[in-house]
Amino acid sequence: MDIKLKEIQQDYLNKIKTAKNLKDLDEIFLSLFGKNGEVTLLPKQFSQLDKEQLKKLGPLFNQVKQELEKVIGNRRQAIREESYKALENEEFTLPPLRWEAKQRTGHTHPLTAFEQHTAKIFNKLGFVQIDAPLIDTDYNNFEVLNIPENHPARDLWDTLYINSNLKTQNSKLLLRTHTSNSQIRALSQNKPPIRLMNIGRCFRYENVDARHEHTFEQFEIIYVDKGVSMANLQYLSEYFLKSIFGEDIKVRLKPKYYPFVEPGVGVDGLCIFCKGKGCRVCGGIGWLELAGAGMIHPNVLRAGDIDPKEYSGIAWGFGPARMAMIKYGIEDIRLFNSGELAFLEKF
Ligand code: FA5
Repeated sequence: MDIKLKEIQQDYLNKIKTAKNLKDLDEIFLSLFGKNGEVTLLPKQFSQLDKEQLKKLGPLFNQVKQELEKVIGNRRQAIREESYKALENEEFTLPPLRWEAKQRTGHTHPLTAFEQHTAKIFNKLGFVQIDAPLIDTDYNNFEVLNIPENHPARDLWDTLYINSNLKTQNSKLLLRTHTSNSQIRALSQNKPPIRLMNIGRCFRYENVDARHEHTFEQFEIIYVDKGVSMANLQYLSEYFLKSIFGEDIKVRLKPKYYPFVEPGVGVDGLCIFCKGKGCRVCGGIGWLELAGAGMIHPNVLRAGDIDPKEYSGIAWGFGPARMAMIKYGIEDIRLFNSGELAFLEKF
């Protein structure tokens, strides 16, 4: 197996070296580290090895994995620098506008329009919009959501912390990683029945690709009342997704772990680009993850001064850009914030 590992290493070091652009690198990254990537799948064969072989192969595997990640990162940086250099020689001066030049009329950004439409759907169901800060405390973003410091689940969110001595609630400041930072505000400042939503920007130290941005929007829905159950979650998920995509949308709920819900689910929509076969856009999975959701954990309800014996609740965090990708057939999430007029004018 170490021969196979070395072959992968050599093969991909060559591919990385000759990658011409960031798209090529994304594809290389996925074929190594994606769900069915060569490096991802390799440890599944480790069970066939005896202890001695494993002792030798384990460190080699880690070393090759780290090397490939590092070389991809370096090549990514080099490609960026090459493209900046190429720009230095470009002539950017536009010819002066002539009086007959086409007058541009602005319009709402497609994502804003999509979010306004989504908000209207939930408005009709009695949900009211609330605000939550984009710069927040570690406490509101993680701790109160059942994710104490050093909890392994923190690895699910690559967080951007703010380098500052300023502390609120004796807690570090960060750029919120999800709109779930609105949960504690929604619960502690309102009495059930609660039907609230929060839409806004989130930030993560992401490996940016066709479906991951470092700055992206989320849409949080919070519903607390007596007798709320997973049946409400299933019904509302389908109701909402059918109102956006039409009756034919294929939706699946799969078990997913989030420490602030129990049980937790991922809400996926069938990838329209490959019809479930697996492609670059969905990362070979065949489905695009649209939301995380679940029954609000009793600890979180209690932190909001709501008695979990009397009330239960559900919450979702949708990714509007992922949904708009499916609705409008957009292959790359980065187009939304690219500022490319040729793209924006299609809407
Ligand atoms: C969360 O952020 C949880 N707060 C969701 C949640 C809310 C769970 C309430 C339970 C209860 P997750 O990291 O999976 O979960 O993100 C939720 C959705 O946001 C994803 O399904 C996806 O649609 C979108 N999303 C996440 N990361 C990115 C990204 N880097 N770029 C674009 N969209 C993203």
